[in-house]
Amino acid sequence: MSKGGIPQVVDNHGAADFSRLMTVPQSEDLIDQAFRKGRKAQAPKGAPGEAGKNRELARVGAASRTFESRLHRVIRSFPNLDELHPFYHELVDVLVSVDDVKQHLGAVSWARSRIQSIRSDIEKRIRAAENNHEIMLARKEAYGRMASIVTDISDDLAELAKIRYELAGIPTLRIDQPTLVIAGYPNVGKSSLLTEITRATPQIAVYPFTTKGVHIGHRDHRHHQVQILDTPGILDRPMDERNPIEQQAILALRHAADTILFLLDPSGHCGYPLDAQTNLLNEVKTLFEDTTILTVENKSDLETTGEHPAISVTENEGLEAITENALDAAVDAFNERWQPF
Ligand SMILES: Nc1nc2c(ncn2[C@@H]2O[C@H](COP(=O)(O)OP(=O)(O)O)[C@@H](O)[C@H]2O)c(=O)[nH]1
Ligand SMILES: [Mg+2]
Repeated sequence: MSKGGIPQVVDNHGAADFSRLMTVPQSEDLIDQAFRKGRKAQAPKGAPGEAGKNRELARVGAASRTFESRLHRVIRSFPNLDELHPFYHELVDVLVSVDDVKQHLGAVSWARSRIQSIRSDIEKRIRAAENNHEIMLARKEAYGRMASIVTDISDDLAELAKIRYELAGIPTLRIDQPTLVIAGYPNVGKSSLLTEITRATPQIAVYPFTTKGVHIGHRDHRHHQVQILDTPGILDRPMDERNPIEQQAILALRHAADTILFLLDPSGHCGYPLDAQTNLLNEVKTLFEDTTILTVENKSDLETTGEHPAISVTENEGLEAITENALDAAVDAFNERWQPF
């Protein structure tokens, strides 16, 4: 949390944690809240005869400042989309459209500045008022105009509330940490490998592009914490079987993956022949042309081709050497890519 209790969404060089987005308040609640503050506002002691003015000035000030600060908080609680790392930018765009978010936030920002200018208008009028009737009228007008502006943006606030829920589904992947992605057909041993090399139960993050969760494990290596990802539903079958959203998820992953460990199962025990697996490997190579890809054969206890390094996760054969290589490659690639700005 940052100052003032506003959740900081973009905390680290464009890395985002959308799970901490605040709930977006709705128009009616905002209006109730602001006018309640207005009613409770205490006027400062002033010259005799100024009591009426001071009381209404305090009310208008309290109500409008409540609107202003609550709306400001809504704006600040969303990531600055222009500063967002490309990984999150793509994910946000596929889920909710960056243009829509900008438009709704623009409306909130408009409302906030309108309320500010109403406040200064009305404050002038109250100060210049000649009698109590004028003072009351000015305050009532202020309330009416502020409420109608906040009512005008009720659709935007409602949309932002929905968007907030969509964004909460984006995994809290750290863009500022080296990332190793395990890919390969189902049942080749990806999850077993992840569990084995991270020696802890991986976190499971809800990922909006697949019904299965993304598994994230961690391992310290050369003073870095490396994230290791198993992404079921994402890099485990031919690309032409994917819908546009899954394709977009793959594009997003390109910005996050420092190294890919591609697992083959030459035994076919997984249920897919080796040439189908090799085709997927070639597709992944084409899509991730700038990413280091280590190809490894698993289930060496059953069969190997001799063409790639081989491991057996269940027999714990060759695991440490391969893991060290993969972590090295991920840290190297991360050091190349990561330029904090
Ligand atoms: N014989 C053998 N079986 C393995 C090995 N690694 C994983 N398996 C088995 O392969 C099956 C699928 O493994 P899993 O990790 O769920 O694969 P995933 O779908 O790629 O995540 C499980 O029954 C594992 O026990 C291995 O090295 N040798
Ligand atoms: Mg699995």
